[in-house]
Amino acid sequence: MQALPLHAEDGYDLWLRYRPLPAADARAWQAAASQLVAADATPTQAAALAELNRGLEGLLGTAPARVSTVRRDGALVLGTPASSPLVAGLRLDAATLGREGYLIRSVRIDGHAATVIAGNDDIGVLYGVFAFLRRMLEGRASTGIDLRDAPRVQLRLLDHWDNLDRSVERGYAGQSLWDWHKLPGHLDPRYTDYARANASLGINGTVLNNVNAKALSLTAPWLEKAAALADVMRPYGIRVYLSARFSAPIEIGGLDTADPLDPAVRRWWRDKADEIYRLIPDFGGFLVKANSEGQPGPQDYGRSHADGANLLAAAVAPHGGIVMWRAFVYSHEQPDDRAKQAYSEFVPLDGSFARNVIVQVKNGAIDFQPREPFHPLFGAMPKTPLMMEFQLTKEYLGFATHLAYLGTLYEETLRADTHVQGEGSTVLRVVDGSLHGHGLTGMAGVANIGSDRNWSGSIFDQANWYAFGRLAWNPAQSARDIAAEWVRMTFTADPRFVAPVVDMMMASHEAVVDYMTPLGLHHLMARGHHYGPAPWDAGSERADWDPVYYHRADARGIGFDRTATGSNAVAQYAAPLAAGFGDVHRVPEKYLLWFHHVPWDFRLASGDTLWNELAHRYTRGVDEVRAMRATWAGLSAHVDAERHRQVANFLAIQQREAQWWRDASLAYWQSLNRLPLPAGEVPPPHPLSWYQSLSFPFAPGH
Ligand code: BDP
Repeated sequence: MQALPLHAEDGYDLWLRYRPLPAADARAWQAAASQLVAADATPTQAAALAELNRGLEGLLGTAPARVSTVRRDGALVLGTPASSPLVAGLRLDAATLGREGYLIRSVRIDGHAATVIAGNDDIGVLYGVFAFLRRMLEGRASTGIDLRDAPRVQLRLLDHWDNLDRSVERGYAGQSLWDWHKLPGHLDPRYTDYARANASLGINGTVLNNVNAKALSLTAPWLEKAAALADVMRPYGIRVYLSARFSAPIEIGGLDTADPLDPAVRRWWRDKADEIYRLIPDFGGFLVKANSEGQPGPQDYGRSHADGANLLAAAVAPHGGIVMWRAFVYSHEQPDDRAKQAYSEFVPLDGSFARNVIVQVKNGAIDFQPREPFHPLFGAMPKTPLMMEFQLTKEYLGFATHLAYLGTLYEETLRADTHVQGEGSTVLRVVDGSLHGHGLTGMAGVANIGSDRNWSGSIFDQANWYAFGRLAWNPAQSARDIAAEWVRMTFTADPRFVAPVVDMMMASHEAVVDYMTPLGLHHLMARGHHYGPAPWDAGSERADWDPVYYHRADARGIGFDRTATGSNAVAQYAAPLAAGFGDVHRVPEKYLLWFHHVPWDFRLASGDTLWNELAHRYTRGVDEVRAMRATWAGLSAHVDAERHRQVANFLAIQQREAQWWRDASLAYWQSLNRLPLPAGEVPPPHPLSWYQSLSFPFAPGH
């Protein structure tokens, strides 16, 4: 019998849902964890102890007795060799764990069975506590434990696109979590829960404000607010970072230039950094979006991205800070294929960035589309550390309501082979630094978190936060394993629930690709808010903001020719890959229309024409959502009514919108190619003009 919760569940607890374990599991763990030896002298030790008590109390009904020596079986021993004589006495092989790694092991102490959770530093112990609780939540064995783990990536960050007025750019989960107006005086307890959730995944940094930054956030009152948040995050191993506006020296510094080579500008940034570090001694550094989509930057003064990055890097270097300089650039004046621009601008700068600069690169060369080939910058700048930027918030994937598990998207990108140093030169090895021997490594996720009770706008969107964090810790983990972990922790470890839900999650991203942008299509969403289909959109102030720029469809064919006969973007990939992508018969079908313009009657591997296959894919996507709904409907016995209902409602919305994407897209393509739908395909219920007439003036996130 599943115990019923006292109050309805709203998803607030995330995957840290410490509800009573099934009785047999509870008895076993009770025997293994009835006493606790742990220090609480530092804030991080106190956090570890509090979390463990909270978890055990929830899962087992009682917190363990705090003891100082092990006199009977069933003790948990927490600590570092320095903080705990018991841990030191075990002579654990902790050398390879680094500062953040941990080990959990079943041991004997003075003849008694015990479990040790140890690290070289308090933060390792805290991570170990979360791993221990995960083990319990997942319904695993309480004995014979021998676990060790350490992160493979150094900077594991969330980027909040949060504005100072609490709106969130591309946010679909309510307002910003940061209640700036009440800071620093009032610290919402949610900040601590945010820190706990992140620490449970090993996320160790948070960029508080939008990359489209206001200089105001670097003024004294706002720095005090940031410092208050940093104080909350610190015990959880999380450093605070800020997005910096390049023109801040003018806007808040009274200078008449922000030229990175100007001595007064350099002094201003040094002084600003000193001021920040006085308030936030462990401040992580700056994230910068410059000369991109209208943001100011070094090019305004004829200087390069490296000049700009090195300016800020010099300011934070004395304090151990870093600069994350974004490669998401494409210029107003540049007529070249937008997919090529970041590579063209950044590759020549390889080797000219300061040692504490890391270039932050989106997973694909356009912009977080439902599917993109990996960004050609990965592997192409061997002398520069590059970090991955994924988007968790589903700006291009149906906003909060569409169920799209992104673990598979992240995995697909990380495992892609750049071939820059022969086979096996995966994006993952660029990101973890092993390909080119970089120590500074990182992965950032554009957060999907807001003030909604369920944090992420939907229960299943929590899985994307979870998957991002787990992959940032170890990018080699499998998306399927991570999904299974999340399902067990968030709902139940019952395999009758876990198996179908994991299958559903694993197929979900592909379903969205199918009903939105099949076969390599991209950037077909409506302008501005990006909600819904608008493949017909044209005539905005920039050609490369329009869907027609990307699909290039007409009566004869469809797709963006990025081969040598077109923009030649393929040439930015390593030779063997470029040859494959550039060959219309060898390119993976999922990228066909990304790299090629082909006639509507082009024959695919299936033997079918492109047009017919396109129609089938759209329909397949809608069908998959219908199947997800049916699966979910059949699982109500395993989930509390409140969460079950919300997911069911959202799936219904998703099905309706998937159908809309299919119908609107097919109606538009048919208006160009005048081809009949393949046999068995249901025609769109409305004329094209109906789909074109829809408007959504208050769509969120914009
Ligand atoms: C685009 C978003 C825009 C962001 C931009 C960025 O539509 O809101 O500012 O990315 O990453 O996808 O800077």
